[in-house]
Amino acid sequence: MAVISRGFGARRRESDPDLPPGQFLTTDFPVLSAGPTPDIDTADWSFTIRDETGETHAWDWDELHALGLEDVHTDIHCVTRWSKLGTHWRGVSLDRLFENVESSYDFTMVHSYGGYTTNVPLEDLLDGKAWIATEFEGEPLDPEHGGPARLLVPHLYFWKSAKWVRGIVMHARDDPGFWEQNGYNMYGDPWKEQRYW
Ligand SMILES: Nc1nc2c(c(=O)[nH]1)N[C@H]1C(S)=C(S)[C@@H](COP(=O)(O)O)O[C@H]1N2
Ligand SMILES: [Mo]
Repeated sequence: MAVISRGFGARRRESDPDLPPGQFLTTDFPVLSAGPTPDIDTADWSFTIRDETGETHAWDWDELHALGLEDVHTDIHCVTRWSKLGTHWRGVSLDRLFENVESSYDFTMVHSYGGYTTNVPLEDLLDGKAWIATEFEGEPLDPEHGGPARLLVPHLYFWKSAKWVRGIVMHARDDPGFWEQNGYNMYGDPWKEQRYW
């Protein structure tokens, strides 16, 4: 009887409508980094957006916060098949950062301290879909999870949520970032299981 009710519970969890196909729920928070965790002092931190004219928009830590933090309640989905439902973040909407950026380019390359890159179409960063997150579950973001600040693009697989984010460069074409050059999908929609090439 115990086996049957456990199985039933597992099936119910797997059919959770919030869980994309092929994903499993986890309650811990795995760390997935392609390299060492950089040590970034918020006094030295800056975030830049560079457009096709070479113009650079830049914010330091205080200027970022002056744009206003939002509460973000969202699910996250890693391509290695774990998902966490109902996570709570605070961060600055990319809508605020792009307010005064004029660009005719439709694609972006997101750059991190340490060299990681990932490509995201501009429209996936706008309209309340992406944030520069500085807090997770009420605490400053842990360095292992991208602190002091990471990109949060929760509607795409989590490799698009670049940890230790330092800037965005506008691109005319959808050029591949780090994982995208190494076999990951160019877009990464968890609901369509766009995992690898
Ligand atoms: N700078 C940087 N960002 C990164 C990565 C990385 O290696 N370096 N890994 C990506 C991958 S593959 C995943 S699944 C998530 C993992 O985030 P976490 O370690 O907070 O779980 O970060 C993404 N962002
Ligand atoms: Mo990942």
